Amino acid sequence: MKLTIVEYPDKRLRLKSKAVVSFDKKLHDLLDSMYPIMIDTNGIGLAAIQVAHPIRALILNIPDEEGEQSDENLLEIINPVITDKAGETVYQEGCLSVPKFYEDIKRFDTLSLNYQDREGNTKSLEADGLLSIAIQHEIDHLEGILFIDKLSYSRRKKFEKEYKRMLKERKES
Ligand code: Y12
Ligand code: CO
Repeated sequence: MKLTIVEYPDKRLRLKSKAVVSFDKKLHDLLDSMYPIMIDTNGIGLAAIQVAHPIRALILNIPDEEGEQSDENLLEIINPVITDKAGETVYQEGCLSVPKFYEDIKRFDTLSLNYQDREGNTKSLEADGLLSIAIQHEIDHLEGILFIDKLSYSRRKKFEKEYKRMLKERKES
């Protein structure tokens, strides 16, 4: 399946993703195709809506202590529901749909999650650190929310100006 990453300000990123009801070959093909595009673009998280499929599916591959990503650490998360959250943390986030921009974003520090795997089996996990942050970032995508929406008014205005300039430069080069 040929996929491309949808980039801000594309309005498709604002859609609310629909629950996955069929855990079939079509879903598996989509997940299989999302993985290489995420790895090739140095991503650690990707929601299906970022490749123009507004369904409640996301993948994560958090680097290990050596900073390496491996297939073994791939997490496929379908129909996630956060059941508990606590604490506060700030991390400089980036997003494959908002290239070249990183911003400090405040999130919950830890969370508990219920979700389904690609076969529809019910799973749960407890997350902290980068995994917790990445889960919250990706679940926001399912609601049509981007990390830049969490910026202060003045920071967002600065971002919009810089991003417009970046898009113009990219078009001209
Ligand atoms: C912490 C914070 C945010 C997340 C969400 C997942 N975000 C990413 O995976 C971001 C990836 C990213 C990769 C980039 O590199 C390339 O595109 C080659 C990048 O750089 C440029 O756009 C030039 C920006 C973001 C998880 C955990
Ligand atoms: Co993102």
